[in-house]
Amino acid sequence: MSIRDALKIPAADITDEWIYQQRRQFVSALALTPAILATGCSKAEPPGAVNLAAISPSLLNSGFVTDETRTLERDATTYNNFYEFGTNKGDPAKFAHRMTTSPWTITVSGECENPGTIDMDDIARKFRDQERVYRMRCVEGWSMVIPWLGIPLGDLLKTFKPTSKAKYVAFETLADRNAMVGMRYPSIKWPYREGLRIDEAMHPLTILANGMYGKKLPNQNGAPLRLIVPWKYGFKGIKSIVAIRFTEKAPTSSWNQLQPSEYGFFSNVNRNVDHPRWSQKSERRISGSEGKLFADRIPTKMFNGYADQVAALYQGMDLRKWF
Ligand SMILES: Nc1nc2c(c(=O)[nH]1)N[C@H]1C(S)=C(S)[C@@H](COP(=O)(O)O)O[C@H]1N2
Ligand SMILES: [Mo]
Repeated sequence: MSIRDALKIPAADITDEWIYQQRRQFVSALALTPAILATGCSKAEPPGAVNLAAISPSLLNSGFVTDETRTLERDATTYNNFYEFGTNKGDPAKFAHRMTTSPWTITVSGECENPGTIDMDDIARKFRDQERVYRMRCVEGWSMVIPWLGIPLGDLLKTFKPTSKAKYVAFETLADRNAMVGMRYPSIKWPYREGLRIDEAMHPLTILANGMYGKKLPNQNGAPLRLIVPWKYGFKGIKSIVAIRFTEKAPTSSWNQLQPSEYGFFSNVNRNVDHPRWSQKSERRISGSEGKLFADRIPTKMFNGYADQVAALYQGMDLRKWF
């Protein structure tokens, strides 16, 4: 089914109560975009969320699994980015064991009716995790195929009852200077921060992972709970989350703060918009043949191959401006 057809699905197909309520409050991005672009101001708020209720649930849900060759668990757990433990790819596997991940509490605040805290035991009691095999594409040009265990982020968010002012969701990583040896360096501004527009956060492909390869998430991969947004560059997948906040304005993110010309708020995988210092047209899978870390270069797909599921969220947006 094309995106155009998907957007024509009638209201009768709406299955989700929360999304149904939101749809009256959301101005469709299709209507909003031209006005915002017309201002021509780069400081402007990004175009608003689209109405997920207008897209068929089966289309939203497709893409949970791929049969592409999986990255070896050994590589996915030893070639990491987790700057709190150092900037070398091997540092997180060496040093992340110093982080204590149990007990672990996440604070939820901002534009919601039920702010509060939730701990990992609550999450384990309330939600059953499911395996999702996703491609992950790092902005640096490598990619992996990883079997995550996780829960849809939207399912957790709904329990806090976001209000109509909740247009974005902001996330923060633990900042424990004793355990996190990389925090001595101002490589980025700590704590690590990320954000999503509310429709991106509520999209069923977006998960909070608590495991991989059928096991508990290793510390270096972001234990006990980290974000996975498979159509965005890997850095959006913030690790070891301790705070979630619903906001009305677009939240800051650490990479955008560090270098706004290189890392935009959306950071959707887009082969047509190069990073200022390198092309984004191709990638190298991790776990090549014959024990090599990298496989040969392959073309990068629009939205990392998830265009059918997510392109509707950005319809009408100038993706060069909103990169
Ligand atoms: N807190 C935190 N989260 C983070 C990072 C980080 O440095 N700190 N690095 C990001 C980047 S750049 C990538 S590519 C992915 C890497 O995830 P992985 O190590 O599980 O493959 O985590 C993202 N999440
Ligand atoms: Mo990355």
